[in-house]
Amino acid sequence: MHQVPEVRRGDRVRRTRRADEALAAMVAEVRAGLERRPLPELPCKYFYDARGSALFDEITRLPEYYQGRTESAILGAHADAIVEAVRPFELAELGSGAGRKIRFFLDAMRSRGWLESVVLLEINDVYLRESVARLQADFPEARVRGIAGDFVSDLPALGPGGGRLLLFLAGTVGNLHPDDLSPFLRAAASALEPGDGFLVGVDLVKDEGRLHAAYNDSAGVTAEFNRNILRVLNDRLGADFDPSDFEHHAFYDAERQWIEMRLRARRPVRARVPAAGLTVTLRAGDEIRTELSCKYTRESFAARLGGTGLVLERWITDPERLFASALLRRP
Ligand code: AVJ
Repeated sequence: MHQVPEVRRGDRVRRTRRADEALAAMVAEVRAGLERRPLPELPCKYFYDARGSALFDEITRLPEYYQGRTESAILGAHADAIVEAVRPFELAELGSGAGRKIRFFLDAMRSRGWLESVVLLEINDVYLRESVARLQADFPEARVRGIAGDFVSDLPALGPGGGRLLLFLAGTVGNLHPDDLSPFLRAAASALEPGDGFLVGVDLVKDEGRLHAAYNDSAGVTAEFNRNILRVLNDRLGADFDPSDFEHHAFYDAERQWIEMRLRARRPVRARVPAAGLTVTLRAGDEIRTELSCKYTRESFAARLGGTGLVLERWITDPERLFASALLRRP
């Protein structure tokens, strides 16, 4: 029997590069990072394979990790007002992850009859496919599409804005080095038209003990998440790291106002990364930086907006001032 071709689910998701190009880019980034001295580093986006994404999800349920639930409380209370202010017909999200918080906005847009399209830009293509399929099933009136890519380099893949509300939640903006924040915001502004909105979740400077606990949870999930980046190198680049050779080290740098996560060699390590033609040798105590998570105040965040083409329209915080939702507008 001849079958009528159907539009397959996968057609709603596209990648910004072929698999071989993505691998070549990863090899180049990992090599550059590991060759860095005095402190080698790995790009934190490589935490998020299936296991890493599941571990991050687990982190958001830890008692010490306030960010996810604090942001959810803010959005639950303010998504309607944000949608009223921006009046979007397209919702776009960077680093959408498991895709739960976006629903506050989808519901707010739907109830006003404004919801026309949704676009997710996410590095984990498994999460992306699932999110696109689930959102499409729950919001059949919208055109839902996904782009598997990196929110730093692939913003142009969103296509032109106009009636767009762009979301960048969970404090992920903190993973950018502060010097890279203004260029990133400028790039985001190019994916927006005048009147469009950009909602950014910002983790705030706070009591050091609270920050320390959030990145050193007692269940050890963050430690496992940190070590997972080595498993990703093993899986994707054929490396032979033994994650148990490394201990989790996370600390707050009060001067720079960022949390830094590192992996510290417990013993001398010699690991090969064949795809990058590299052998990594570390002495006991040597460290690899795996993540920056920058904390801001309203002032330090606003100071990065100059020259980006975006202005701060609202700054919404929870009562404890742990986290902020910054509504930026392209005037
Ligand atoms: C998802 C980037 C916001 O920086 O807090 C959680 C990732 N790292 N625990 C963060 C993370 C360690 C998280 N972001």
